[in-house]
Amino acid sequence: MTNSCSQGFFITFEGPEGCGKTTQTQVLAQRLRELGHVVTLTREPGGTVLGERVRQLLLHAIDVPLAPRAEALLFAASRAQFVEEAIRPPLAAGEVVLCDRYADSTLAYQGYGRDLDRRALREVLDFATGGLTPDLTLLLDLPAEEGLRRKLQALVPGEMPNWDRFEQQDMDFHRRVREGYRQLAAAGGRWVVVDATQPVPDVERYIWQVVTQALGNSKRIMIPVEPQTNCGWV
Ligand code: Z5A
Repeated sequence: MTNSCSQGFFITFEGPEGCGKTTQTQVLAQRLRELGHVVTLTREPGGTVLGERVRQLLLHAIDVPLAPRAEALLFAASRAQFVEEAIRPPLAAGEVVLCDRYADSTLAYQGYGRDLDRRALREVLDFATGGLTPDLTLLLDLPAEEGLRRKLQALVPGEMPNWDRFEQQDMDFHRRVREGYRQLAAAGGRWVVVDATQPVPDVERYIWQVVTQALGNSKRIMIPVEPQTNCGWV
């Protein structure tokens, strides 16, 4: 797959449930904006009117039976609209685009989690995205049990969890997803694995180091130099 429209820089965040993507994308967007970058922060499934409706169906309409292939194709349909409407325009305008989940989630959840044919899925993904791949993909890696524990911990005392279609899956499903991500990331290239078991500020520092280096290496976007104190992770 090739990127044909990028003047900007496309960064995706991936990982199992509760790995910290929402927390880290928000912090990173703010820090990049403080440096003067124009940043689009978006997410999948969602990010467009169509995507938000499909999200409802995929995650919350658990009374609607969905066969694994139907599920994969709904994610792909939503993504096709998402790429045209929410990703290509800001990239063409030279922005930094941060996306909480993208096509690799389909390989991890539908490919490894649901055990669908990953070669077929890659063809569907290529068609849906028109071949648009991220410049950088950060895998926030942590054990499946820990991600789900964090989500439970975030509930206010006495609150009953309102699990969505994926959160209701058994632990083996979530373990397959995590392992799938690790296998995808083993390809190297655009993938960087982040130890998401570390405290939030440490994860944040490491991501900042990786992102500023990637942006600095890119000929597309100039990033102003920041004081050394913000790059302390080892
Ligand atoms: N899905 C799919 O199957 N196929 C696809 O193609 C796509 C998606 C695109 C979307 O769920 C579901 O769709 C997802 C995969 C599937 N389901 N699952 N499972 P979503 O959008 O509702 O949720 P999510 O993407 O899975 O994210 P999340 O569960 O909301 O978690 P998160 O954004 O990665 O983490 P967070 O909200 O930042 O943090 C979770 C909690 O942990 C929170 O209380 C934080 O304060 C805490 N936290 C964060 N970082 C730390 C650290 N470092 N230490 C301790 N505590 C922390």
